Amino acid sequence: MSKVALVTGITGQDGSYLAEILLDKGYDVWGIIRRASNINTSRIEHIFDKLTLRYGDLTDSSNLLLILAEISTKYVSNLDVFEIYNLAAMSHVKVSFEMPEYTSNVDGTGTLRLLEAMRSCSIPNEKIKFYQASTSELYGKVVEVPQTETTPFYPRSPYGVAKLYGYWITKNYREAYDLFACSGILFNHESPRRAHNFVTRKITIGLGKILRGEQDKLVLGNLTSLRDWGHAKDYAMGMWLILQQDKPDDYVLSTNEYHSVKEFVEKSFALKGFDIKWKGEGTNEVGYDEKTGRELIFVSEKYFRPTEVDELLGDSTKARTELGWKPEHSFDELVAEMVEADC
Ligand code: NAP
Ligand code: G4F
Repeated sequence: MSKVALVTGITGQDGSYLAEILLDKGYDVWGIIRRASNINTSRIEHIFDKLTLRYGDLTDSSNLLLILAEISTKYVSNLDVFEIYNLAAMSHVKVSFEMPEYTSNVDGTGTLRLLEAMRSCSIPNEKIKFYQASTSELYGKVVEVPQTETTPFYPRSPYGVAKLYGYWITKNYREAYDLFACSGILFNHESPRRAHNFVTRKITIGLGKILRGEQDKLVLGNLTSLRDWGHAKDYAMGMWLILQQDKPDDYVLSTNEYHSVKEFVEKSFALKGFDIKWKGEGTNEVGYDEKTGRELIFVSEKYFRPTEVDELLGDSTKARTELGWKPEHSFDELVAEMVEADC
């Protein structure tokens, strides 16, 4: 009997770690990739031959229906379990302000399209499980600290609002059609595979370029934001655990500690011998190396968001208790791994 998984967003940071975990556990792993003018499979190059990949897009129902029909036919009499992990998204908060309609189409309605395709395929309900990549951005302008599964949502971006739809439609389909459909409400998670335009990776890549003399400064946006940053590998394991429970439910995954953007800068630069101190305020704030006086970090409004999420801090007690999940990487280890990879 086959264990089969379909991962949307398999070419992304989380998709690549999740695919590794699923292959290790003996799943037949299928993935949906987007057609691009250039190769976009670099994160899964090392496992490429072990995956079954199909072109598709969450904005196109027809390909989702076809892929699910193909999987249903192939495993018709030989299926133990079929797990669908919906990780595909326009995942950048700042970009979502520039592409709000597209973001809602992919991150919101896209989730509905996949749920509908799953509902209409011939695999019986009791063999299918669905994971939705929900996010701590749902908490946005937080109404309580720390945030748990019962904290009310207050999204602050088109991305957050689209993901709110994804969260609720997943819950609604669970209740309406008795589907094993779950959300992981994941706080920020990073790695050397993080896309270059998220703040952690931008910092470690910037540091590498400064060390190699390829750039003389790093320009960032809001330095005071606080994030609960974990390691993507730990969070991918949490996604799998969420689908291994007896009953479908929603879980927060978080480290339960938060750090500022400034702190991420200080820690990563310290690993390469800099002692970053700060002077000035607002857009005039500058980070400089106390040993040499060299000014290295600058602020530009260009990277501000129209509405910011100032602080996110999770409480993942439920996942730790019910799933036996906990993060294996500390904040310091995460920073060190990213600095090592980029420098
Ligand atoms: P990521 O690196 O940006 O990967 C996103 C993936 O979605 C990529 O494979 C991308 O394909 C694919 N994609 C984008 N638009 C698509 C579309 N229209 N149709 C099909 N695929 C599409 O994101 P990630 O960090 O791995 O995050 C995975 C999921 O978790 C996302 O849903 C994200 O919103 C959510 N999430 C992430 C975090 C975090 O801190 N990382 C926290 C909470 C929730 P291409 O490679 O072709 O671009
Ligand atoms: O790294 P970020 O872009 O991540 P953000 O906005 O927290 O979103 C990430 O985590 C969410 C989970 O909470 C996911 F749902 C989402 O898909 C994504 O993975 O920004 C983190 C903070 C923000 O406050 C931002 O304003 O860093 C601040 N920041 C400061 N300078 C910057 C920069 N962010 C970016 N991207 N680039 C900067 O130069």
